[in-house]
Amino acid sequence: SGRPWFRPFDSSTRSFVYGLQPRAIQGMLDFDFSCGRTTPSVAAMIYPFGGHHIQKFYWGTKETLLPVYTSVDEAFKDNKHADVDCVVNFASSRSVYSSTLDILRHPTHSERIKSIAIIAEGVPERHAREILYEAQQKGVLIIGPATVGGIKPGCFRIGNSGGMMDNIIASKLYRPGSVGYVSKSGGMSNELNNILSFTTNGVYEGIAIGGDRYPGSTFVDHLLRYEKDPECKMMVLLGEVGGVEEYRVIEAVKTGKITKPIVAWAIGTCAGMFKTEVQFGHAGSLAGSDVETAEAKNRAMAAAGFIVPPTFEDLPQTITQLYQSLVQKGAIKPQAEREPPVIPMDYKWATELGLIRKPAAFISTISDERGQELLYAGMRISDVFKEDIGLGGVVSLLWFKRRLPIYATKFIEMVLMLTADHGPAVSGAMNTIVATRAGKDLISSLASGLLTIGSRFGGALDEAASMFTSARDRGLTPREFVDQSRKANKLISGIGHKIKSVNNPDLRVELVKEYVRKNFPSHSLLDYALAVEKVTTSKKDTLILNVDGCIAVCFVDLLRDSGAFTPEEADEYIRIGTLNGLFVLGRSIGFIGHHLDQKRLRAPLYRHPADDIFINMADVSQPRVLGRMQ
Ligand code: Q5B
Repeated sequence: SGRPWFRPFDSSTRSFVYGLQPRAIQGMLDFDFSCGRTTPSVAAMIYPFGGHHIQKFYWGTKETLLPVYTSVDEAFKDNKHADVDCVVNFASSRSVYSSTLDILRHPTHSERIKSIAIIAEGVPERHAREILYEAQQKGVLIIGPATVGGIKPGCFRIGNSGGMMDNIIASKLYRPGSVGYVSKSGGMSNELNNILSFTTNGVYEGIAIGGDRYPGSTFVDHLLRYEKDPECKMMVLLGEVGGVEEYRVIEAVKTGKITKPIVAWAIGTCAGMFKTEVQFGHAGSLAGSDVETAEAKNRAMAAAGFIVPPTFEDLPQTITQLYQSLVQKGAIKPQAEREPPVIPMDYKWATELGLIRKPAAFISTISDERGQELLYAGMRISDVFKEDIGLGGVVSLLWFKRRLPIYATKFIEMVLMLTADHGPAVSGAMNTIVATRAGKDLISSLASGLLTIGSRFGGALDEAASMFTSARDRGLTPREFVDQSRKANKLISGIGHKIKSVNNPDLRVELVKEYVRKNFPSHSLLDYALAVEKVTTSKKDTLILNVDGCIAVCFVDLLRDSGAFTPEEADEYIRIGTLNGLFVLGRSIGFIGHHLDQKRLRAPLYRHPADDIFINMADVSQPRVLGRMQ
């Protein structure tokens, strides 16, 4: 990579991210953008599931694509990401061991990976130690496990280190400062980012080594790097109760390996206030002996020449004093502050904060699933059942956005039941059956049946409603209506049936008439339609008011006279074609039944007998030629 050993990350660091972590990666890319990087710090993702694919991320206000490889091998293959020397491993505690070893042991490309940050809680200590051993053999820096990672301001952010982007901007992490720090905890790193942003010219690099007993790299590893790095002018060590890592730093100071000034504090001094031994949040934060207490560490670090504040609360002041003295000595030359970068805010977040508005592309007014409970026209789904509004009630909510009186919802249910099926011979059922027998699935077969519903079959309700309503509203007598229709060469929708007649009445129609007469406040359009039927059946006994027509006129009576709709609403529901929906909904039940029936019967492919088709090509015995033959 050409970077000196003590500086594993700089503004050209490129990484692979192991695991599917789109939010963390977006955070890394937003950080890069805020730093003014020209290339994203993430080159690709490695994720064994879901196949090789591409994912889209924001790069500032634009978008960029990152490949997702299914294995370490695939990511390394053909050296296509030759600039990658770092891996951020988000694999779970179960797979982090094998995935890290896959990288460390890769037969051809392992030597170019210089650092691996492992962001996984609960990695077995034996695995952590084995990874560490192997990494040491190969000279690879391991950060973690059980860490958020770390941050190199102006250069590189490991995963979610540094928190939300507003935090990163507030802590000025988009540009480098002069202070290198190490801590165990990611949360305390954020606190240090904040403290250093107002007490000094900011963070040069900050690493959270993680709270495990066997971290892949320790305080002293990073402080030795900072010691060697001329850009790092002072150091902060935030240790804690438990373990002996602070003593290794003391040793490095005593032996002259570390000479830069260190402000240090070991957290957990309150442990002494407890009567029993205290295990803090981290696996390693338990004092196994007196020297491992925070008090003892603070005393030892002060004795070794570290600058140790009297309390944690005094830490900012102590850091300020050291920083100011380095500025006075000319060791640190504060740079003019640049304008904080403007990071485009995610649309979702900005909306949540109420900062932006945009016209919606769609409007929906019937249902809402966004809250805790699904709402149908404002009614909670639990109330739909509590109040037992039935299927008719649900239709009234979703189609008409209101509760209808019980006689009306029962009528809707009656219509759905009556129209559910009318045998296998009707066009829709036939189509469903033929499609099913051609091997089609339920939805295709159902759709095939539904597509036959139209002005002749089952879909005459809307036109019947408008024709009868308009005729009656225009004051036409039934005979005038029939005569006008005939003159206009127009069949009356809702009149006529293939097999039902005056002498073979459609009992469904009888049931509807009986219910409506008994329960509806008015049935004036039904009466008008029956008067029309008298005229048409006097010509031909199959010209009865059919099931479509009867349901349609009764529904108009409901719309107009139930009191649940304004006259304008009633007319609008007729005009926008609501009523065919009743037949479509009801008959879907039957079509699905026919599909299942044919499946159960293992019905084979249907081929219509040729002798049942009159084929006559007499008028096309000589093919017609379009245009000139050459
Ligand atoms: N004529 C239904 O025809 C049918 C006339 C008419 C004035 C009329 C026909 C029609 C309007 C559409 C309609 C819904 C195609 C029907 C349904 C659901 C179903 C189905 C099931 C189920 C029947 C013979 C003579 C001719 C015509 C005259 C016919 N209809 N005059 N107004 N409406 N109706 N569709 O029997 O002088 O001899 O030339 O289109 O409401 O689909 O069960 O099957 O649940 O699945 O073949 O119930 O009526 O009669 O066409 O041979 O006509 O009557 O002008 O007069 P047909 P055609 P002329 S319910």
